[in-house]
Amino acid sequence: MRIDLVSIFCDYFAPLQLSLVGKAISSGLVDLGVHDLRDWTHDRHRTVDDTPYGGGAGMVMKPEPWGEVFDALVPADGPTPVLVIPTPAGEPFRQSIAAELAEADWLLFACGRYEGIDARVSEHARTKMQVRELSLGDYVLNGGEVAALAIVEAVVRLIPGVLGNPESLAEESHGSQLNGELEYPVFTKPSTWRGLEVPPVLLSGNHGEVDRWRLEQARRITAERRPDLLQFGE
Ligand code: 6GU
Repeated sequence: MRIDLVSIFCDYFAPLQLSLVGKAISSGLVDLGVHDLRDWTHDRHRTVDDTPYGGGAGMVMKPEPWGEVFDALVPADGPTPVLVIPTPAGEPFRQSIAAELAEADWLLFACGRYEGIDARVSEHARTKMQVRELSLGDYVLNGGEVAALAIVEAVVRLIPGVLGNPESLAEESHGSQLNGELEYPVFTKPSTWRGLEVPPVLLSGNHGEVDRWRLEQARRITAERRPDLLQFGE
């Protein structure tokens, strides 16, 4: 998969060289490009923002540098990426969207700052490529960079060959095995730690009992923390 990230704060993406995503890059499974939006400005101050039409607080990202960087990265006659625009006004990002994005050959992230990007950028891009405006959740970040990091990590770990043990995908929270419920609690050695015992059923060797206990725990934790995820009926 090719992943391009456009931002005015490219240093945000340094951590992508670490851990699993870093290995996916160094092994060639992911081809990562990071691009400074200001390279597509033409004035002395490399201006990327301006005041909003209609008034109001804050600044809006100008459309021209975005148009130019997309033209440079996406030639008219070739394949097109899925353009991901992180924005608090986007569709809520979730595991099923990560799975859809993991099927793409090419993702292009447009990371805005300030009060957002001139709305014509998204409108124009839709005439050339698939566009996904995505939000991480109901809170406000200062820009799209942290959201892009989160989305890239969620997507790249779903690419075949990136995870050491693909079975861990199925059982984790929001994976398919537990009906979309949160993950059960996990334990490792020692069996007693600071006076706290591992639940005895996990030491019993009875796999049927273990599976039942885990399902019950997953349901209890989901009911407590995320009742919206509980599926009623079977
Ligand atoms: Cl994708 N962007 C920004 N700026 N803030 C957010 C967000 C995205 N998701 C949640 N808050």
